[in-house]
Amino acid sequence: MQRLFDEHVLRPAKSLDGLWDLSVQGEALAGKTVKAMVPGVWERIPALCSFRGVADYNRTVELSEDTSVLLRFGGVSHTARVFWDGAFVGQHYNAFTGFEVLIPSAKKGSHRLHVEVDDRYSDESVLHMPNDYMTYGGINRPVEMHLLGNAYITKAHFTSTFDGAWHASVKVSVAALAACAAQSVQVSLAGKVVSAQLTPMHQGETADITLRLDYDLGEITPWQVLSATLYDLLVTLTCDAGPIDDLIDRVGFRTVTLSGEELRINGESVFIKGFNRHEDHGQFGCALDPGAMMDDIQLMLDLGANSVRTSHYPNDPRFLDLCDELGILVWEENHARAIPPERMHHENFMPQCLACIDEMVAQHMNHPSIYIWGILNECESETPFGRGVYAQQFARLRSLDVSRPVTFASCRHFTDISLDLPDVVSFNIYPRWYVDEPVDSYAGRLLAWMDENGAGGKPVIFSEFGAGGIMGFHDMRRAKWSEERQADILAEQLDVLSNHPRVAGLYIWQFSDVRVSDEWFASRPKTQNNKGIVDMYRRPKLAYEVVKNAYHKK
Ligand code: ADA
Repeated sequence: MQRLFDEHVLRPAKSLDGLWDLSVQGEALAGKTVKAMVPGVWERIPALCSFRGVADYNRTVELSEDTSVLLRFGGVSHTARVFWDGAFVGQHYNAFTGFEVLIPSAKKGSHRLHVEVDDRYSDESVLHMPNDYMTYGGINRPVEMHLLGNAYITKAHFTSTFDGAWHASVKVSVAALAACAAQSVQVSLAGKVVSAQLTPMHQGETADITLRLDYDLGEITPWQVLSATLYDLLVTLTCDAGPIDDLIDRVGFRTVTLSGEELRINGESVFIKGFNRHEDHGQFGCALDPGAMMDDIQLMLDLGANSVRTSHYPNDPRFLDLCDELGILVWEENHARAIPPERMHHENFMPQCLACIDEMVAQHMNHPSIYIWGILNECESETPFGRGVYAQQFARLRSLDVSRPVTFASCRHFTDISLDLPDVVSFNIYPRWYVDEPVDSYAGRLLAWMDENGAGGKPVIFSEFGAGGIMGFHDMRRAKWSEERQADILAEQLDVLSNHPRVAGLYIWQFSDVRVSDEWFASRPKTQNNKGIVDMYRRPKLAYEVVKNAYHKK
């Protein structure tokens, strides 16, 4: 299942997770076909633990009747080409967003589903490149097959507003696979039901309709930080004779507003105590199962956190479901980490970023936990060209969703010319680690420079800070890379930043150690980014108690 609840009761949907046949192009498996778990990464298969290339995933799919089929892929890393009975039916780039492939008029019987998965680094792939995290290979998120009738609901976007009472707006999108004469859409939410007629649709047509629901104050319990209330949103599509499709989501009523340097949820100021988290685990690679995701959340809650930043890409919706349920605030960002200037000039750069933004917002818009969208971590925000890129991507985000603020994590300290563009200013800083300067002095200089350059007056988040600590390396002189030194540095950073009157939020770099691309070996002992508070297997380092004390005290 791609979510932690049933998305359909009426529409027949079947999981295609489980064992698939896997072969790879090249010598790694000596021409053999092996079994591979979906979802999963092929690095878990010993012969493929360091394979980078093209692999073929195959399985059969049974249909008990003639029908239209919608294949839903939660994520394939990083490029997928999909074939149905040998015919090419669709493709997708980017490991971290889902995609769908429609097979209209499939015939009853047995069919072969083949997904060619490519995780090679090349010019074609601007966003997946050798980096300070690992691009794994495989079908890394769940796969489902849905059976469709003459028309189906493609999405339902929920937004809530508050003006003394709560209001919900639900934008429903519908597509027709065959002509449907009389059609209506019904929305049921928090004890109220509304419906609207659609004009008759012809084959291939799509339609959008927005329905509104109003509530009295006492009828809604808002979604609060660490105290979530969720409601089932049920959309039903009726065509000709009766209901033919449905869509269920879980939503929360809450507002996100900014007031001067404050971030507010439901009108109340909130201080963000967060972690940067990669989807990575020593055992599972980027394909963590929900139990492992929940383990991470338990640890973050134990550490006193109330927020997570999905550095540096959209996350698995099941992780977002858990955050929704537990009231954890999420900074979600599009996929881009420190893309070098020459790659930002590549013709694929902007289309790949915009596709990721479009898919991220379309797929994750309803998660109440997401309180802010981020883009382009540590990219070229100090040049006129880079500023134009940020402006274009912020404009795209704002055209898709006006209910959340936007930000980006900058490392172009003292040179950035794009800080007027976001609603929230965010800096990644590493005083005492990369920069040998006391934390209060560095943070103070940076904020003063920001004010002098006209970017003050907005909330400020320190979106990254931390230090390297190699698990098990202890040292009496507290050398860099020792657990002792990591704990010392975090203690100073947390002491200064969490008590700074101008800071609205913090994200420690990082929750756990992560594997990095082999190309990063020279600056990354064990080819890992060792700045985790826990290691790749979630064993705590000395810094764990330091963070726990600081976050619980705040
Ligand atoms: C940057 C970057 C992170 C990570 C970090 C580090 O700030 O955003 O992805 O690479 O530095 O560990 O140096």
